[in-house]
Parts: sequence; C-alpha cells; structure tokens
Amino acid sequence: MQLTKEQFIRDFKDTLHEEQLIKVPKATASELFTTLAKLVRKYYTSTWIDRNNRLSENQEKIAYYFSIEFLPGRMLETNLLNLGILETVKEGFAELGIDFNDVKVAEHDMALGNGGLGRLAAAFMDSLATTGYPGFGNGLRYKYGLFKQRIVDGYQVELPDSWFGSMGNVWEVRKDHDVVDVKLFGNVYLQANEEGKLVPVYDGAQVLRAVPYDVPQIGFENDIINNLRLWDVEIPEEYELNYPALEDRRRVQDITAILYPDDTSYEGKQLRLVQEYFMTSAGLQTIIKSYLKQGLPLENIHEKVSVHINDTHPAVAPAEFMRLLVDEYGLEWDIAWQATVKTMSYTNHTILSEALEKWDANLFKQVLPRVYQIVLEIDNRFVVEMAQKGVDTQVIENTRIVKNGQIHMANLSIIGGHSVNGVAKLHTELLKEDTLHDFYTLYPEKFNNKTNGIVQRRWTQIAAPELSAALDRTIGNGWRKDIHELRKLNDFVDDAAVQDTFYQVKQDAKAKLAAYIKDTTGVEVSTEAIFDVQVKRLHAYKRQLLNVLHIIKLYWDLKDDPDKDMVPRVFIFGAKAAPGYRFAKSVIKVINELASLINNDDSLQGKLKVIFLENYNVSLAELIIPAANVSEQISLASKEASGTSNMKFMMTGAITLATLDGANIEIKDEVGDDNVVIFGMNKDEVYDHYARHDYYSRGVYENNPVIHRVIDTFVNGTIPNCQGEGMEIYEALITHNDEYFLLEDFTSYVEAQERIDALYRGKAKWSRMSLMNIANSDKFTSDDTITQYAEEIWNLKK
Ligand code: 26Q
Repeated sequence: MQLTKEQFIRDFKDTLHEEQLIKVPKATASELFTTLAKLVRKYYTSTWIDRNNRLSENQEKIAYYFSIEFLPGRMLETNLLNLGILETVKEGFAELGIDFNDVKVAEHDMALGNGGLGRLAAAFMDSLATTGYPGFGNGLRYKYGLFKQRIVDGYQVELPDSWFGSMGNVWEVRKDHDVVDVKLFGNVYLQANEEGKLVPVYDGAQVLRAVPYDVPQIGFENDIINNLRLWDVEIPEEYELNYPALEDRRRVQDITAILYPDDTSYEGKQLRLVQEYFMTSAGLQTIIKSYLKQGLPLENIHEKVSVHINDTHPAVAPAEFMRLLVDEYGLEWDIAWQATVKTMSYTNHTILSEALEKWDANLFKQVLPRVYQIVLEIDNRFVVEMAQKGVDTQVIENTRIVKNGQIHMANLSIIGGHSVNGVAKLHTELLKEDTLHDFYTLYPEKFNNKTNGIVQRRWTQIAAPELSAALDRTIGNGWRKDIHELRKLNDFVDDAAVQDTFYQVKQDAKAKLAAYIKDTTGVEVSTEAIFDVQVKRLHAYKRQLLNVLHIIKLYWDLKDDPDKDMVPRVFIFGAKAAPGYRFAKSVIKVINELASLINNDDSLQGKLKVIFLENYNVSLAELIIPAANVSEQISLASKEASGTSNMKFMMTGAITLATLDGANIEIKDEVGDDNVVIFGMNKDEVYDHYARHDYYSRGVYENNPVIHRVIDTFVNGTIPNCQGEGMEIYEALITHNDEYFLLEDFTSYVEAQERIDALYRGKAKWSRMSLMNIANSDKFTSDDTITQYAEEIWNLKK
C-alpha cells in the first residue's frame, strides 16, 4: 500500500487521540502498540474484504489447512513489512520520538503451538497469502498458549501464557454470522424417516456453539489477505439451563482453554479428543455451507474445496465429513465417499510410533457416538474392498482403522484421503519403506514428499536487518521479493571485502545476543568466541545430551590442561520440556547446573561458557538464530522428520553441524560437503543396529576411557545439586542401553567439533563457508513448499 510518512504521522496521532485519549509523550509502549495495530487494521480492512468477495465471486477453489497448532509469534512487524509500510512507520516513529523496537516488543507472542509443527502451519499461512493461493487456516483459539518457561534453581517451572493480556488479540475479528453448533456425547440410534430411509437420531447430546475469530494473513506486497480462522467455544443461550454450576461452564470453557504442551508422546485424554473434534466439525460445517452458497452440487465439492490434515490431530475429518454429507445433506454413501477422498489430504510429521494417535474405541464412542458408527462403516468397507482385491490378510490387518479396541487415526487419514506426504526426502522414504510401508504397497500413488520450508522474510528482513542491508549492498535488493536471487551471492564468496562485511554483520548480531545474555543471566560472553547453538524442544531423540557430553569432555580437557589451545566457545541452549517428560526436565536441570559450574570456574580462563536461555519462543529465536556461528542439528539419524530451525540458521550464515537426518541431508546437498560438518551414523547404520541387536552401550563405556570419564561426571558429584538427575541420565545411557546411540556417535561428534574449531581459526575460509550457506538457502523458502502443496496436492489456482 501507498503511505507517506506525513500521512502516517497524522493518522497515528489521530488514532492515539481517539482510542486512548492521550498524546504521544504520555503513552506507554503497550498503548502505542495497540494504537498502531488498530491503525494498521484500518489500513488493510478493505483489502481483506475485497479478497473474500473476489474469491466467492470467482468460485475459486480454496484449500483449508486444519491444524491444532499455529505458532506465528509476533504479528506487528510482519504485517507492516508485508503491507510495504514498515520503513515508513519506523521513520514516522523516529520523527515522533518513539523507538519502534520498544513498541514492537509490547506485543505478546501468539504461541498457539508447541514447536516445529505449529511454526510450519504459521509459515504456510504467510506463504499462502504471499504466493496468492486461496488457502485458509482452521484451528483453535486457545486462551493460554504454550506455557511460559522460567528456570528456578536450575529447574523448569511452567507458568500460564496469558497472551490475551489486557488488550486481547488486536488482530482478530469475531464473526458472529458464521457460528455453528457442534454435538458431543449422548446416544445415537437410527430411525426410519417418512421416506423409509434410516436417519440418525441424537439423544441427550451436548450442543456447543463454535464461534469463529478470523486473523488476517497478509501477503508480501501483493494486496492479498487470507484468513486464519480460530474457533472458540460458547454455551448456546438456549441451553444455558443445562449449566447451572460454574463448574459445568468451566468444563465447556476448557475446550479452548489451553494448548496441550506435549509434542512428544500421544496421550489418550478425552479433552484432547473433544478439542480435535470441535475444531474439525466447526471448520467442515462452515466450509460446506459456504460451498453450497455458490449453488453447486455437493457431490462435486472436491472441485472447489481441499481439506488438509496437519498431522493426525484433525484426522477425524474424513469421518466427520462423511457424517455431514450423508446424515445432514442426504448424499449416498458411495458418492459421499468419493468426494471425501478427493477432498482430504494428510501430512505426517513423525515416524516415532509413540506419537501416532490411537483412540480407545470406547472413549471415542462415548464422545462421538455417530462418528464412531461412521468410522466402523469406513473400516468395514475398507476391509471388504481389500479382501476382494486379494490383499494379504496381514496387510489388511496392519492397515485397517479399528483393531484391538483402538482407532488408528493415521490409518483413517490415509484411507480417507488422496495424498500422504512426509516433510523431508529421507522422512518420506522412511514412511514408504518402514512406518507406512503396507499403505505404500496399497496406494503408492498417494505418497509424495514436501520438504518443509521457512518464511525467509521473518528470518532475514525482520530478524536480521543488518544482514539484509549487507545483502542489499552486495547483490541489490531483488532478493527481498525473489529469494532465489540470493544465489547471486555465490559470485562474492571469495571477495575479501564481502567476507569482512558479513563477518562483521555476524559479530554485531552476536553482540546483541551477548547483551541479552548478560541482561538475563548475568553471564558475560565474548563475541570472539564461537557461538554454538542448539535451540529446539527438549527431546531424547534430538540429543541435547550429546552436546552436554561434549561440553563435559571439553571441561575435563581444560581442567587437565588450562593452556589447551582452543577457540573459546559459548554453548547456547534454549528448550522447553513437556511438563510430564521427566528425562527432558532432568537434562535441563543438568545443563543449568553444569553451566553454573563452568561459568564460575576461573581456571577455564573464559574458554568455555554454557548458557541456557529460558522461555525459548519465536521472538527469542529471532534474536538467537542470526547470532549463531554453529547450528547444532544432532538428532539420531532417522528420528527428526525434517527440522526447520536448521534452515533458519543456514539462511543467516551459521555452519550446520549435523547428522544425516531430516532436512539436514538436503542442506548438505544444497551447500556441498565442504560447507557443512557432518558426523555420526547414517540411517542405514542405525537400522542395521536395530536389525542385528548388536548395540551394547556398557561395552563402549567400559572400553573408552574418555567416554567413561564423561559419563562418571554425572554421578560422582562433579556437577553440583543434581544427584538424582545425574543418576537418571547415567541409567538411561548405561543401564537402559542408550536408546539414541549417544555413545556410539560420541567420538565422531567430538571429531566434528574439532573440525569446527580448526575451521573457525581460518577467518576467510569460515566466512566463505558462511556466505555459501546464505547463498544457497533459497531452496528452503516456504513460498516454494506451499506452491508444491497447492499445485501437486490441492490443485489450486492463484
Ligand atoms: C499429540 C497427541 C496429544 C497431545 C499432543 C500431541 C502432539 C502435539 C504436537 C504431537 C506432536 C506434536 C508436534 C510435533 C512436531 O512438532 N513435529 C515436528 O514437525 C516439524 C514440522 O514438520 C518437523 O520439522 C520436525 O522434525 C518434527 O519433529
């Protein structure tokens, strides 16, 4: 949009006056933020309305991305950037004597997600708007997002994330005309209607109102705004008498009260099933209604609508869609089924079997009696069809939906849809070969890969403005619109002046982070040190503990020889553990105790520092990632489906230190073997161990004196205040045979770390590697990932 600085200043002063009845000097940062957000809303409202009108007039096909998580982080700055008015606003503020940064940080992160999966969903929303495809999000409007993490005495403490604060969500718009009702519980039986057709009768069901709130998703400089629709729950007025006690009402409000903070193992909680169904049913009901307004036949709905199932959390979708088409709109089963399969598609985000959702059939039946009957019918028909085709009985048993009293949600998603995709090449191969192999033999045509991506605008233009300015000076600013222009940087990787410039940019980012570290932890770190970063959810398979083992080794090296020749290192961690995940919490405690041991030991001469930054979230990532020299991506090969922070580090010039897992493999392919540091077993070597059952961690421990000493450190009192946690770690590694092969990969990891040390000493060589990473990171733009979804799965037009 067009906006002059003068106009903006006038508008801003007027809005502040109207909304807050005050003038600039008196306003708090949060009042300034709210005012600016309200003004920005005014600026984009007509564009938003036009977009919605145009889509329905032109009867465009729309994809709906169903996800129980969306993790956008702060919205103000991206909204301004995408509207093309960020610089104007900054200049206007400067003239008004307002520091833009103070105002920006008054916005609370929108953290309706745990980690990778939720962040990917948010990235896709941005990229759908930016590429111009009609794609809308569908999720839940949680009152509390992912918990706020505080570290007290080295332990993680979880606090509620009251992100609405006093100002609510300034970006959302409540859409009362689109409310729908969702039915849960009760009994359902079939009864013949006047035409003699069996129809379901609901008896004693709980009826809840789903109220949508739309959050605009603004495309980058293209006048396109899509919707992210988040559902809230309310008690319909006509049923209020059913909820006389406050407690009864609270049970309803619980449905959208909190995001489940577990991103690891599946838990069969009733409330979770209710959440999943609530958002899925509400979303599908409005989709069908708005389709029918176009006057088109329902059996062709797949021509205008795609429904994407982001992991299995919305996987009840095929069954609920069938319920709506058959029960509510009277379609014949077979016709409805064809439309359903053509409408639905599914992304798998994990091969860990403990994360695959399976619902207890009795629980499912109790919560969703009619959907349960439909699931049984889908399952029966699937089994019969496969048997008629002569499919092996064991394969049928492995792939059916209902068995052993459980409902397998991944199976429902695959059978009920036309597409299944993994999120990186290796991950998709593993799905085909292993996790979903039987399905692959039945439906090879459904399988495809869509390697994840990131919103480059947030990670460069917003998180790394100095880097962005340096890019402008080196290759022009075309890369801001077309990220593939980053490749022009390949022509400058050997240019000493360019190397210096980008080295300095990194130093500046490190200085900013160092100031934050000093501020929040009191620890002083030198920007001459290598900033070695591992930020992600805490999980055994991600192997933060392997990083810790290496730190302990360095600690002993320095204790033995204080003059050891090494480039100083700052190891930086950020990680939340699921509240019930004991082992992960123990690792956090140990990192913190190890940090205070090391950071306070003067004999180490400042060569080693360990920092744990609390409450890792999107905003903190924006500060940390551009300041990293080394990006730790050290999961056990085969376990990390893709990873996405690896891409953000690469794009901002960190060197990836990685196993051949997830998208690390594709990073290596893009940047070349010389510009990444790879170590450890590959997936085949890991699988060989599984097949041969030949891994014995105690043997490694007993035969390798370095490892022996490192492991003993957990239990011999060296690290203070964590006897119990140290013992738990010792037992995981030795008694329980080191499930994630840390000891097996340790030696190779240490060597890789030594390579990092050696490489960093050659400033020119390191700078060249860093530039090569930035220059070849364009493959990982989520704009391209979403284009592939749109063209290959959803069949959308721009
Ligand atoms: C399931 C049932 C009950 C409660 C919670 C859950 C649950 C919630 C979140 C299970 C899993 C998640 C999140 C998974 C996740 O973030 N996976 C990551 O997805 C990224 C995007 O594809 C990948 O890059 C990561 O490799 C993958 O770990």
